[in-house]
Amino acid sequence: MNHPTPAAVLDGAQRSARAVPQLGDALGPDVADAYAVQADLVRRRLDRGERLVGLKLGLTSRAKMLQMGVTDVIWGRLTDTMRIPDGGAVDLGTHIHPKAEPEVAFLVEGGRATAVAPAVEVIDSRYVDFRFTLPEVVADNTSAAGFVVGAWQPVTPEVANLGVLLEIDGRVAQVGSTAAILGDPRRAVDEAVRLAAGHDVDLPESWVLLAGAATAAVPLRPGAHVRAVVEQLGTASLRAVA
Ligand code: OOG
Ligand code: MG
Repeated sequence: MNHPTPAAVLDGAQRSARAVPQLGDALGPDVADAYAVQADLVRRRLDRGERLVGLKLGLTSRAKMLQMGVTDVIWGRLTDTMRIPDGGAVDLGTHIHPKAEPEVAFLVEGGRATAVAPAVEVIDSRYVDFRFTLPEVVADNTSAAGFVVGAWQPVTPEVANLGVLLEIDGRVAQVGSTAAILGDPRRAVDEAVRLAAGHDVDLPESWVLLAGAATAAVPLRPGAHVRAVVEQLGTASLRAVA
């Protein structure tokens, strides 16, 4: 019998909300190979009728890079079914061990950012215990699972350094700054536009970029109300339902 491909294994894990062991030798150490698996994984979703709506960057903070022992950002693909309306629900039953992190999102049109918004990203590693190597997380579409975007507004220079809070049930759980995202989250736009072009990613005219987490991620518990507050930009929120 043929072994399922790494993309099939990860796709099955996401659809069944059951974690799988790390892929190890089935994947190999090469990050370029891992991006090919990611492309195959997302292709399966598109073949089922999902639409590509944007990209996300990960490991954009020095702290996360040091933690992973890497010097480059990672990126993943966002589809329409990952989008959660502002204030909407995340069904914990369709996830494995989701976490939430505060981010900023950019609307990218014609290769530049035309608007910015506060955002919450839901990440959900398909690997047991949220443990993975760099190629493994790349293959797993960088743990992408869901995202909420708040109200769009003009991009101003102040975006470089705004205070960020992650609140759970009205209590501050994480504190950070947009400056944690590549020193200035606007750099994420240039980076993502370059990556999309270099990898022939077929994005729509107008697409969303999640620039990267401004703080550590927090596990989603049943009933939790999660809100990202970005100074001057406002809020984006979601509820975790069991
Ligand atoms: C990988 C995804 C990281 C970010 O904003 O840094 C990410 C993970 O930590 O599971 O989305
Ligand atoms: Mg993220």
